[in-house]
Amino acid sequence: MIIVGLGANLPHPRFGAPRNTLEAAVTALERRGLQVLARSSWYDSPPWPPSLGHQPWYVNGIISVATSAAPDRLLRLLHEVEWAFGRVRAGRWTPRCLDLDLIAYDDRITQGTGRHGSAVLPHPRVAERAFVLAPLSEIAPDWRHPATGATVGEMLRAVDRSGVTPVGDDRKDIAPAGAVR
Ligand code: PH2
Ligand code: MG
Ligand code: MG
Repeated sequence: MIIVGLGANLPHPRFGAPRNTLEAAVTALERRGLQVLARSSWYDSPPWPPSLGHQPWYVNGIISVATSAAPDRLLRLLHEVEWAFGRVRAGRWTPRCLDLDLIAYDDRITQGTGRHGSAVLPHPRVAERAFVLAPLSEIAPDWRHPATGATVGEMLRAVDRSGVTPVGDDRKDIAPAGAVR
């Protein structure tokens, strides 16, 4: 399973709110030849780690795709779409109007070559990020981390997922912090 994470926490000059930008990004990826096999709901999520708390909240989601592109080529394609959407790489973990991350590529485990643009797989922080795991649990609850063998559900139970709720789901105001669906 090839998994791509999408995120945004700034409005886009053309597409507007993050959710619209993410929808447009899925379409752009399809136009570039990716076959989207499954997609999650969009989730509101507080900036993670909490030290980024001054940033706007993110909208995040997950898609699984089919492609003949090898990991590094797929990663380049994701970066091309980010650039086509006007993403400015202002630094690590800065607010952005579009972020496309290669989360996993089948069971491949790679450290990357150290060159910019080479894929590290699976994404090194996947097990810590509720904003990846919660949407992933929707489309692939049985996916296992290829290095640790942990399932999405197991990883999700080990993290704080408070605030990570489907967009438009106002239950987040009344759900106990850390509530697990
Ligand atoms: N992306 C980051 C840093 N922090 N927090 C949330 N909630 N969602 C993100 O997509 C995100 C983040 C760096 O890419
Ligand atoms: Mg990211
Ligand atoms: Mg990224």
